[in-house]
Amino acid sequence: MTPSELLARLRSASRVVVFTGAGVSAESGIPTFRDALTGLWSKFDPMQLATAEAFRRDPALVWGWYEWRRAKVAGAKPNAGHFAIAKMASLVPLLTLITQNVDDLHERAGSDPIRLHGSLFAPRCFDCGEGHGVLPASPIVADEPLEPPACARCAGKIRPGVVWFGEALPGEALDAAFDAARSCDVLFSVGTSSVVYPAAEIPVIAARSGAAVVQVNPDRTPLDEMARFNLRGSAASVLPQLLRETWSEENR
Ligand code: BJW
Ligand code: ZN
Repeated sequence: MTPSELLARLRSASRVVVFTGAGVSAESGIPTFRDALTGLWSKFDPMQLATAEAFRRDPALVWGWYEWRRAKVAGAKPNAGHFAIAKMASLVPLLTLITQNVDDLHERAGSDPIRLHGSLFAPRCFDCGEGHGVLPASPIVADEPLEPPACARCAGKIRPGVVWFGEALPGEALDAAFDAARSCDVLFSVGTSSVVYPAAEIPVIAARSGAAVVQVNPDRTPLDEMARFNLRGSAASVLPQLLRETWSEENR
């Protein structure tokens, strides 16, 4: 049951922010960043693979991991959590979706998120930054290292178009996300461990600006203390139920 104070806040909210992490895609079969991996990848820590140093040291290992993940995403479908977020955008005056995810499941559910950590589908040259065009839509990738393609301009190695540890987030996206957080009435933090900065500041900014912060997560996170509401459960079950309870006519 959604707390009645949250139902009232949502019904009267003008600006809502939804901030998502890997947990929103978990029920689509995409492993979260901190989940144990399978096969070859179980030997590696994602925290160690998601760096420029790792790519310099072993580009085939890192490119192979990202192609394996891209294949998983290409074979997955958005789940009820992604669809509930897209639906919520039609029920409130203004909804801003901010995602840390590099998959495209929000887009495929009908949303247009602000992307903080890039995309699996926008590779570019590690050396000169040139974009690499569109990758095949349905990669068939073995569970093994894979040499990255070469840049057409400088013959450098093509890297995934994501933001690795130690790299700056795209400035415009981060500014837009911080602005939305400062001016919203309600912020949902969905399926994120709230430990990776600067993204983890977003709910904190919203709370300090007077918004009600609602966390949707089966587990505890460092945001628990600051969140006004902690809805313990999975995104694909909590969000559709929240929508039904908030906006179905018989409940009004
Ligand atoms: C469910 C669920 C279900 C499961 N339903 N929920 C301040 C303090 C300390 C450190 C720093 C700081 N500022 C910067 C740093 C350093 C660093 C950092 O934050 N380190 C921390 C680990 C300590 N940050 C950076 O390096 C950033 N860059 C930077 O600061 O640059 C400075 C600079 C400025 C100017 C010039 C140059 C440099 C960059 C951070 C980039 C993060 N990139 C990654 C990889 C992207 C590509 C890829 O995917 O491979 O982004 S790391 C990884 O973490 C990925 C994610 O987007 C991000 C967040 O993870 P997320 O989404 O929270 O996933 P999980 O797995 O952690 O959690 C899943 C959650 O879901 C769990 O809570 C589950 O319970 C839950 N869940 N099932 C709902 N069904
Ligand atoms: Zn190049």
